[in-house]
Amino acid sequence: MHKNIYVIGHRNPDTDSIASAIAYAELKKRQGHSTVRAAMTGEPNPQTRYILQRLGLETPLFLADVHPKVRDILNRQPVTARSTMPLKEVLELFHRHTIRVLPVVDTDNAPIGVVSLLKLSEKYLVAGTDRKRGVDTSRRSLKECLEGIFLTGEPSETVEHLHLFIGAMVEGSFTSRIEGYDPATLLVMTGDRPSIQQAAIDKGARILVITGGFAVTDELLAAARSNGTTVISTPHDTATAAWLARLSTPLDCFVDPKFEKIGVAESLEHLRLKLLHSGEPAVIAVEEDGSIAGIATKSSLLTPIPYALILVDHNELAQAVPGAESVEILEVIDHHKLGNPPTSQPITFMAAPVGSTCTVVATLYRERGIDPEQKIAALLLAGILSDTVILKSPTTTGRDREIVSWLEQQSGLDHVTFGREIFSSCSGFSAYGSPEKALRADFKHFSTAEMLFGVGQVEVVGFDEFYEIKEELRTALKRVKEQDRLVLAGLMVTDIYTETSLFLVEGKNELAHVMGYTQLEPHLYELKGVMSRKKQMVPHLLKVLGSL
Ligand SMILES: [Mn+2]
Repeated sequence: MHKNIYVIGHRNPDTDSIASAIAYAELKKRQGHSTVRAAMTGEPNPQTRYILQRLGLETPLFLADVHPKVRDILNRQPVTARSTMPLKEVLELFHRHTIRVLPVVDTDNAPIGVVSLLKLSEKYLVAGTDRKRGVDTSRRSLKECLEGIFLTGEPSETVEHLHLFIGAMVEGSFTSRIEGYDPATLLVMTGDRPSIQQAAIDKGARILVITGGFAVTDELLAAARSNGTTVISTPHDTATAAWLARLSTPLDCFVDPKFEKIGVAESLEHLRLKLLHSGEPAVIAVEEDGSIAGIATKSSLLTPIPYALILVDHNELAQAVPGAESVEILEVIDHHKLGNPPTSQPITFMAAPVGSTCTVVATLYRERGIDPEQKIAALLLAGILSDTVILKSPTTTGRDREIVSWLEQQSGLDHVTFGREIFSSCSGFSAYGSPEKALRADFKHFSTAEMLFGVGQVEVVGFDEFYEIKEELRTALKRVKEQDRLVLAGLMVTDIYTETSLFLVEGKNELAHVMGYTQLEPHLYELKGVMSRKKQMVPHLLKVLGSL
């Protein structure tokens, strides 16, 4: 069996996570691993969606969780029986399929009970006194097991409790033997002994079985008809016929209607608990529609899970797809600190202190002498540019730069232009619908002892768009300042490429005297090297507002 292998990034996936999953799955496929597939455990963010769409790449398979399910370990072709099936056939099923528990299903294939070989044997082998003679069967089942024909009487499905007598003695002894039994419960078997045949019919026996294929006179048959005795002829000898009669009992008489069942979509853990605590040897798995899907025993729990994982862009289980702890992890490709659990087998583990997982994956392509397809090269480039903010982040390493220039050749893209396109796809103002929405999207309140102020932040690539709508943004700021009763409302417009922010502000006009940054025009400042609202902008504002 070939396992499905999912290459999957962390929860709340970012571009690096999804890009490295797709690119690494692709590399594995090119190396002949046909069952490897990229997956994700969360929706792609707008930036990732833009990149996939632009490159014409499919979104990876969405996996909400990978907890092993009942269906993962099930043999989907269970052996089943119908309740009308005679024991003879049931025993053949047990034998032929070497099973110990047999589910019994109705005409819709829905389980109605189980039969266990152990309980069945106990019923037969540990027989009480009544059971020695007692045979529960229907006329149809009896006739079929005997491979016989009806000489008189009709087949019927009704199960009757009969007493079996073999007519292998002189007529007098036979008559006294059956004395005291209700004739309507008598099942008599005899061969070519007309006197016994006669005695059974005279007595009004329920069923007379003529063994060895011997004939019965027309007179006796006429008498049987008028006495209500069913006469069946079988080719088997008496000993065999007696044995077959016992095995003609319909399964119905042995079905245990009490059984444990579980849905195929339920967790394997749930199945394990049922098997451990129910005391039942097997649990029946059912499909959504209630029909039988399979049968699970304790040994089913040893069935290997038909899938495994390759983790990219993370190694800690807390960040992994839910259920990852129950699934085999084959490889880890990452650039984060280690927090991975111990493994039971040696695994491929590649982690490097570089700017992105895509750098590691691209390195693997290069080392193996495999040129990525143009769009995969572009995707890897996108992953690196996203994680390193176009190589501006302090996490960027020489190896990232080197791989970026290799990927530029492979993809035919310029990393600066492509990076700007990626960042402007989901940054800037246009994505928000209106200047006020852009301002409100990430607007936070801050307070000092005496005053409340607010600062929003929008990330852009280049300030052109900002200047086009600057006056509308100012109007929006005035409105927000009033609505929120702020002494000051500002908007940080951060160019992630030049690492510069523009600060557009309403309120506290005297700020101009203390701001300490270049004032480009009334209400607008340029803050070179300021990118962080939390670490740079707000502490500065608190300081200067306090000095006023
Ligand atoms: Mn990453």
